[in-house]
Amino acid sequence: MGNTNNVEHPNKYQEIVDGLKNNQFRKILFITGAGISTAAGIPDFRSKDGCFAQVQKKYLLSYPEELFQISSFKSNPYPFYDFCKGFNIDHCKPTKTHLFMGYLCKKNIVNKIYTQNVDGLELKAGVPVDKMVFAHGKITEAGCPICKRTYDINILRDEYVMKDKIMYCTLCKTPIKPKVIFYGEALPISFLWNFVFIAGCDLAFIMGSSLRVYPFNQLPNRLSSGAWRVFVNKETVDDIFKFDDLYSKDLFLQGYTDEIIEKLVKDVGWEEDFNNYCQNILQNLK
Ligand code: CNA
Repeated sequence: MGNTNNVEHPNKYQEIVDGLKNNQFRKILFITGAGISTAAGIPDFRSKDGCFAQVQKKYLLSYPEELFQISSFKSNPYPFYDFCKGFNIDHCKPTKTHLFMGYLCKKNIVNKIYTQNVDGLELKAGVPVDKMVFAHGKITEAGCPICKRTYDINILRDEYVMKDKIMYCTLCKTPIKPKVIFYGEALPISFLWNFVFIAGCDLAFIMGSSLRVYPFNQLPNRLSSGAWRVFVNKETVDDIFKFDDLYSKDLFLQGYTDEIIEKLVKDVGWEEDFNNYCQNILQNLK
């Protein structure tokens, strides 16, 4: 996306730009997936170079999702523990897209951020925790998938995962894992509670997701008919979700989320202020 002329629907794009410029949007919703964190060095699942391309062969799985299936994990936790060894995200920094979310929170115009991501980069970008719905859990906490007892994530990583040992729950003897939601596990109750914040939103950014995971992929349908839905992604997801270009308030911006966000910020006239925000946040992370 070089300039507005390259946007497929320049009039719609301009409406979003003008709406942000004129403070017309006061209740913004974000619905995000792994694609917003790839620029931070965290691979997604389904891109060509994503996790799924590697894990199936490496762990001799019938299908890649098997690695994250709760029944498979309980009967054999070794493949997932081995996968975790290479998934250290402590050093990862928030991307421009995460920082944009933090910036809009500071402007007090964000209703909620629903994410499938487990990396917590939103919090590093200055998003207040009460704005977040971590629909698929967080990698920064550990617990028993059965009795829900909490364990120390550092002990799980340093004393067990890194030493090829399995950590078992002291109460129910189930293997312990980071508190990320596996296929076959229930989503956190906050997923449902926060529906109330979706219906009233006037603008939603749906970013970096293949929208293949149910029920998360149903969230865009919960918006009221008067709300804008701006889908930002590297590729179309037409086979699974139809963003209706003919519907006046759907807009698909194809490309890298960071590039599109940077252009949007510039077009709205927030560039300098946004850059200062980013600088402050990133400085404090050092
Ligand atoms: P996915 O199915 O891997 O889809 C990612 C989508 O993002 C694809 O359509 C890509 O084309 C697109 N994409 C990748 N990079 C970019 C980019 N820079 N700009 C724009 N688009 C991009 O991932 P979903 O989130 O849709 O699937 C849900 C899974 C992935 C959830 O259960 C997550 O827990 C899980 N996941 C999370 C992380 C993380 O926390 N960072 C990493 C890997 C997987």
